Amino acid sequence: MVRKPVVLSCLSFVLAFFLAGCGKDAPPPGSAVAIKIGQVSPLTGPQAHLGKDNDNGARLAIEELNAKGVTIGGVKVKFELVSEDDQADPKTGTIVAQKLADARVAGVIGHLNSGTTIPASKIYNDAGIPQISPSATNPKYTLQGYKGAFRVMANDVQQGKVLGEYAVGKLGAKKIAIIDDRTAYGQGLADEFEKAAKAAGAAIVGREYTTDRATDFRSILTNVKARQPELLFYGGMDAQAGPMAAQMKTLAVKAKFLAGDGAQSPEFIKLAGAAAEGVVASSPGVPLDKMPGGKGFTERFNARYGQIQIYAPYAYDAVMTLVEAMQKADSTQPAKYLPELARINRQGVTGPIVFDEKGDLQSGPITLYVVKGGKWDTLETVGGGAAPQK
Ligand code: ABU
Repeated sequence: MVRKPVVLSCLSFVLAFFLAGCGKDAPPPGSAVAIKIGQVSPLTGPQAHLGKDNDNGARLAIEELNAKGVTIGGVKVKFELVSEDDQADPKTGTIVAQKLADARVAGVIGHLNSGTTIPASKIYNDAGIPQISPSATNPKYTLQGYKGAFRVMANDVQQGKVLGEYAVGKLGAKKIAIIDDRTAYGQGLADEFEKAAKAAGAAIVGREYTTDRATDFRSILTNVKARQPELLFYGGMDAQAGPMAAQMKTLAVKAKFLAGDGAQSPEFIKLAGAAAEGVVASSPGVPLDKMPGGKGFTERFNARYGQIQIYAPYAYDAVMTLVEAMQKADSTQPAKYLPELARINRQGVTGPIVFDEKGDLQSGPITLYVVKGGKWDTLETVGGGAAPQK
């Protein structure tokens, strides 16, 4: 009777591999062992609303797990979310990644942006820490050969193809102009879009560049207008896409406006105002109301944190997936639960989560939306559909 708690404390030590030992640093017998999970996104700057959305999605999962109570390796655990702000900046991304590696988090949810996720992934890989990005869609992230790098949404090879084919096949655009923000995401998606649009028979009549900090696009939009495109594709985030759509209207640029997931947010509609009407954007995954757990997630998230922006359900699923792998391995040690993570097969809130050999989702649908009556309305979902194997 007396010895059991001591044994449990020693097990706690093994589980929480960061603990110093079974001496005075060990938790009191019967108490939960703290397991840190990192979360990284831009919590300040123009994308703070999206970063907070990811943070809240991950936080909701942690709160629900702790409320239910999780036991791993015979020891009660309490998950702690360690959130870091990378400001959507690649250099800051590597600094906070090193901070999380030094803190020996058991896993990382993030980062939000491809431009931060890709350089940070080397740090997590070197430290042996598994990482699941809920939102980074640049294909390079999972092409580096890192065993611990995963994402829970389709990538931009898939998204760019769907967008390019939609622009030509469904929107009937033959003359297309492209602007991107020169980030890993914006430029990468624009490149994939350009490839697919050309393959579908369109001519690219202009390609312009901006940054993910810009707010005034009148000069490049004037260049675009002179080329008389039927459609303008933007590779970048809502903080730029919103004002860009508004300025297109002011400058009487008649082209249809099309963008990717970074612009498919309520924030875009707020920023674009009346110019949002008719804008089309894609997003990986199925619409919230079609997600297996979408209704319940939306109710719980709205009650706790308010409106969902884009990626909160994916951040939630990323945490749940990481923890399910720990439970299957009966260990929070990365080396022990990583094999379970690689072969995970579960139904998430967003849909089936089964990874391929690179760490990408086996099933990666893309949905197209249009702004109608001040809201995003579903047009159609393309691809995906692979069911869990179990
Ligand atoms: N997927 C768009 C936003 C995040 C990123 O890939 O940079």
